[in-house]
Formats: sequence, C-alpha cells, structure tokens
Amino acid sequence: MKLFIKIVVMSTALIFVSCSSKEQVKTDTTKTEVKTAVVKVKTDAKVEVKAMPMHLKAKADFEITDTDKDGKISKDEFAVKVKNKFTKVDKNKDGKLSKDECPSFDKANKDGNDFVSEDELKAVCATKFAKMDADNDGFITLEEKINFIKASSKK
Ligand SMILES: [Ca+2]
Ligand SMILES: [Ca+2]
Ligand SMILES: [Ca+2]
Repeated sequence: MKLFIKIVVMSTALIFVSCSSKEQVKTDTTKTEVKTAVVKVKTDAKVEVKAMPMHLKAKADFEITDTDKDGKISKDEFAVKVKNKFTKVDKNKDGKLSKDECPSFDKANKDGNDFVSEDELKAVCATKFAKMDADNDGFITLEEKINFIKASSKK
C-alpha cells in the first residue's frame, strides 16, 4: 500500500513537472522581451540577435513579418520579407547575390551560374513557405514557424 502511494505521488509529480515545462516553452517570453527583440532584429544587432533564444528570435521575426498583426503570415507578407531580405543582402545593388551574401546559395542557385537572382531567392523561399505551412492553409502561424525551426535544426 505504501509503495502504491509512493508511485502515485511520484507520477503526479512527474506529470506536474512535464506540464509546467511545456507551459514554459509557450509563455516564457514577456511582451517587453519580444519588443526588445523586435528592435534588435530590426536594427540588425547581429551579435545580440545571435545570442537570443530561438523562440524569442522566432517571435520577434514573426512579429515583424506579420504586418497586419492578425497572428498569421500570409504569402504576401512573406513575399515582402523575402524582397526586403534580398535588398538588404544585395549590398552593391546589382540584383545578384554572391555566394558569401547568401547562406542558402547552392540550394537557391538553380541555374548554376555564379549568382542568385531575386527570382531564384523567391523560388527557394516559396518552397520554404510551403514546408513551414504544416496544415496547408496558406498561412504560417507562430507555432508552425517554431516547429519548422526545431525540425530543421535537428537535421
Ligand atoms: Ca498577417
Ligand atoms: Ca543563378
Ligand atoms: Ca498554416
């Protein structure tokens, strides 16, 4: 009987621990934290952004991309992000991304020449969008984004 009680207590404690850690993943960023993160990402504070926890960076990034603030990223919002990224990365403004300007160069450079064009970047990003949109409703939720990052960082 005593052992039985012990097991019940232990498993209850275990359930409690697993629930609270789950809760933590969802809520351990405050609005202020996200706000600060948004500013850092926007101002391109690279070192600070790199040091950010993944979910915080994902939230900040999501917030910036979700321009109409409906909690979802539409294809149009995503396209704006891709365009901005291209403009930002293409430092000499020749409409071409070189290998060191583009981290996903080999994947994006479909025609095998020595640069990634805006269309090539768009194509690779459209594939990424489709992969992220797990339920295929044409929108990316924060959850879908975080799941995607988790899944791709495991590889
Ligand atoms: Ca939106
Ligand atoms: Ca190319
Ligand atoms: Ca979706």
